[in-house]
Order: sequence, then structure tokens, then C-alpha cells
Amino acid sequence: PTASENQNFCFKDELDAFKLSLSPNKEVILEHYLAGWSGLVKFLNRLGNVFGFISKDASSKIQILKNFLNGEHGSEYFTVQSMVKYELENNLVDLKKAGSHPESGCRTLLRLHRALRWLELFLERLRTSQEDGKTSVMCADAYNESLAQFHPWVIRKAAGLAFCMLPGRLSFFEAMNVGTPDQVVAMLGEALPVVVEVYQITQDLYAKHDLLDIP
Ligand code: 1PX
Repeated sequence: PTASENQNFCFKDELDAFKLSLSPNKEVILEHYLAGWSGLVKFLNRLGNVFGFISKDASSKIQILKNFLNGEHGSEYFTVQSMVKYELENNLVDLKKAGSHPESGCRTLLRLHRALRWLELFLERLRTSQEDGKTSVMCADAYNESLAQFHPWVIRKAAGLAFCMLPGRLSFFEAMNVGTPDQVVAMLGEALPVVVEVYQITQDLYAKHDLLDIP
């Protein structure tokens, strides 16, 4: 990235969106949650074209949810909690097998939610990594521990190949545009608890409504 591109990007801003997504009564505000994801996708695009198939899928899911938010029933999509309530009460979710609602908000958000667990595990590994740590290994370990179980073999294979193209730890830190490695580590230490909290609130909500296996 050039210096001027860097001025427009700081990884901390992207993670801050997740902080903003938590309402005072601990609901998850969809607009900010999606802004957090858009920022991550922006970062991923900066890392190179080989990640295009990943950012394309994430972008299309973000767009599906944005369309609900800007649509006729947008106010029902203000928080993840209100979205779940609205879609369930109006039978807008295919719970057991794909049917007339293949792209419900609940189903689409579940995919991002599962990826948020990968993000948490990856960022934690980055945060605690040694100078000679390999981002590709950290990323693959985090993936295998989380998202991989939901992906078919071809996707796992493609993801594994893409991970090998990740820049080394120092270049990766530089791409985040946060500051020195120490400052990156400190920023991650502050931001991670927020990601964990957003993940946990969504996880509990989905578990309560038996939504964790939507096809
Ligand atoms: C400091 C680190 C920041 C890194 C930011 C990177 C942001 C990455 C955003 C990834 C979002 C991935 C969403 C994947 C959603 C998903 O699981 N989709 C699958 C299922 O959807 P479906 O509609 O079919 O039920 C879909 O099949 C996925 C296809 C694309 C491949 C997804 C591979 C995911 C790997 C996640 C790790 C990203 C690695 C980035 C390296 C930095």
C-alpha cells in the first residue's frame, strides 16, 4: 500500500466498529457490526488478490444484510436481537433445510458469526506471537479450530493455499498501520475482549433460539 492509502486505513478503526456495535443493554447493532466486517474485508483486499474469493463471499453476505437494513422492514433489523425475533415470528428462516428463504438475515449472519470466531483465535495468536511466528501457521491453526468444520473439502483446500500467501509477521503488522509491533500488540489486547463479547452475545442468542445449524 502507498502512503496515501495508508492514511485512509488503520486497523484499529475497523475493530472499533465492533465496540460501537454493542448497545448499552448489550444488544448487537447490525449497522456497526457490518461496518466492522467491511473494514476487515478492506484490510483483506489490501493483502492481495489471492484472497479475492474470501473477500467476495464476505462482501456478498455483508451486502445481503445491508439490503435488509435499508429495505422495507429495515427497522426490524436494527439489532441482531430484533432481526432474530422478526424473522422467526414471521417464518422468514429456513431452519432445517433450504427452502423459500435461502438468504435469510439469520442464516447470512450465522456465516459471518462463525468467521468472527476465526478472527478471535487468529488475533489472539498474532497478539501472543514471537518475532519468528508465522502468520500463515497462526491463520491455519485458527481456521482449523473454528471455521474449517463448516466448510467442504474444496474450500478448506483453497483457504489453506491462500493462507500460505499471507505476508510475514512484520509486514502483516505494518499493513495494519497501527504503529510499532508493540503498539499493535497493545491494540490487539484492548480490541480482543470486544470481539469476544460480541461473539459470545451472538452465540448465546443463536443457541437460545436453536439457530446454530441453519443450512
Ligand atoms: C488482523 C487480521 C485481520 C484479517 C481480516 C480478514 C478478514 C477476513 C474476512 C473473512 C470472512 C470470511 C467469511 C466466510 C463466510 C463463510 O464461511 N462462507 C462460506 C459458507 O457460506 P455459504 O453461503 O456457502 O453457506 C463460503 O462457502 C465461503 C467461501 C469462501 C472461503 C472462506 C474461507 C474463510 C477463511 C477465513 C479466513 C480469512 C483469512 C484471511 C487472512 C488474513
